[in-house]
Amino acid sequence: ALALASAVIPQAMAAKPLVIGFSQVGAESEWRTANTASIKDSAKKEGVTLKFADAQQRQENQVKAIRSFIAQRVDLIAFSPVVESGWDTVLREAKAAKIPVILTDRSVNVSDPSLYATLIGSDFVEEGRKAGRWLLDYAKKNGDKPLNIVELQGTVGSAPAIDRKAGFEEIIKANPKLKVVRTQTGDFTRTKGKEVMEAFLKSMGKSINVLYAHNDDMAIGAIQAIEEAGLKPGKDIIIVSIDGVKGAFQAMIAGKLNVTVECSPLLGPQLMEAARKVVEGKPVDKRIVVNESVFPADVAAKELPNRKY
Ligand code: GZL
Repeated sequence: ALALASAVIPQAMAAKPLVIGFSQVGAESEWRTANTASIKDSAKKEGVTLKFADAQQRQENQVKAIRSFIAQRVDLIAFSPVVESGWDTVLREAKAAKIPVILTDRSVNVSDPSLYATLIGSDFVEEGRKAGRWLLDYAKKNGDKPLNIVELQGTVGSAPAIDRKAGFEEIIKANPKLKVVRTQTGDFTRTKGKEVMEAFLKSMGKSINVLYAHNDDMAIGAIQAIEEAGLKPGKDIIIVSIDGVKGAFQAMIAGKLNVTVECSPLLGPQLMEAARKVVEGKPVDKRIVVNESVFPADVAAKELPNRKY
């Protein structure tokens, strides 16, 4: 009987695998695909049971997924909020159910900050500033001529779109010759980025000097539009972009993109570590920032082999 008892106890004591419900924005970009892969790979490596829901970039699908995770009594809910507003009600439901919440990638505007344990992601304002600083430097080195800038914004109402716009404008206002003459959302996708760039080119043609794209996918779509209009991307129109996905490095090596500001999607390991701490009641920082670099075209060929996404 003793032998049996001792054999049973360790089994009974083995930690039950953590169950995390994750609501992902969608699959709109190379960045998002890499972000999903990082989260799924880390869950597998950590023995975490991951319930994963893709919202196709619609907030109502994320709210539905979060409610379903609450009903399933998961240990922790994590999500990347497609837009900043509209989360108070469903996050209060999670709190009432005593299920902790972690934000990854994008932030939310909520009245009560206790509605989530931590936000793991990049500083998008700083990413916009980095794009602005590169362009200020480019302008200085190229005859300090007036530059007409068109801007492809990310998803309307999303933290990266709001913050990357703010950071860029904060920096370029130092040079009044740099002017954003058109700005419109391309929803972070190649297709929309191409469509909106076609419209910019139709209305402005050769008077466009610079494109500032809030992500590489929209920049890559715009590159196609620029070439179809008979212009040379990266030369006739200077292109500044953000994310640092492989497609951007390939475009830089082809001379069609001038710089990309890194925004790392590889948040999986930090999410799993923070989730375990939160569930065990250990303290976590309210804000976990990811460190990132800037990659101009002249380092693209050397850097590409090191890229993980
Ligand atoms: C940024 C992330 C953005 C990427 C886009 O952290 O939210 O969403 O920049 C992605 O590529 O679609």
